[in-house]
Amino acid sequence: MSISLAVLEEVVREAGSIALAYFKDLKNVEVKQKSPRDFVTAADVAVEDFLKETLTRKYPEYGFWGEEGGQSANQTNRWIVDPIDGTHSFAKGQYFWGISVALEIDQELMMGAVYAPALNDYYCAEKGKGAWKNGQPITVSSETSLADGMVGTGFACLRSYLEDNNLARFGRIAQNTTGQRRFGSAAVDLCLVADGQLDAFWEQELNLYDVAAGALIAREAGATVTDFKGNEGLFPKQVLVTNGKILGQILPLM
Ligand code: 2AM
Ligand code: CA
Repeated sequence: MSISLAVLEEVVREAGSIALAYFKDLKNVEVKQKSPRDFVTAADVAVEDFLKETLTRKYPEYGFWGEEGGQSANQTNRWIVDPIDGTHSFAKGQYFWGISVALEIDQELMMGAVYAPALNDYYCAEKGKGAWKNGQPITVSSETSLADGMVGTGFACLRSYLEDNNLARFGRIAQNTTGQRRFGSAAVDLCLVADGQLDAFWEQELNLYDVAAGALIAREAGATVTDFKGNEGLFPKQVLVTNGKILGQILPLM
């Protein structure tokens, strides 16, 4: 089957329906701890199983890599999947979580989809073609002043064995912006930058499956994707995504 954003959307929306069915019946969903502060539910596993089975059947030429362990042999051209990004929010009945699916070919992100079913928002992008939210083209914000801006971050790094836990950086940046938010799903957060709802977002110690789709969506909407020194590229251990206009102002505070 030839690949297109439309086919991808059909598959990812069906995965979203599976996740939503669990979300509406949370009291019967068991939450397990993989490690301290790292959760998995039956929904994560069911969504990943569905995506792995469906995507590898439709597109046998691409491999698969999912957070919950679904890894196939071909890892050169592959789907990179986080079945539920923001599992803790999901398990608490909050709305900021999403299904994240990216297609990587020869180490380049070609397509990405992030679906936040509880928010009813579907984001997608194709390399060189643009980014969309619910079918409408999106672009980053036009904010030129960090002082007037709205930034987001996350604390996947707030673990006892990590020295840099983001608290000092958050303190510095928070004092130099008007708005700060912490929504709990890096995949969705990157889409909020793409959509101009946030002017910047940063987080540390993430994994590629948390940020691959969102980074392509942000880039295609005009965002800069760098590390904390401003080097261009996607570095999951240090992700800084901005509207481009405030990059120079935020970098010295990183
Ligand atoms: P997850 O829900 O898929 O685990 C929130 O700060 C972000 O951090 C989310 O994208 C979340 O993804 C991720 N996250 C949570 N625990 C993590 C861990 N132990 N290692 C890496 N990323 C984590
Ligand atoms: Ca996850």
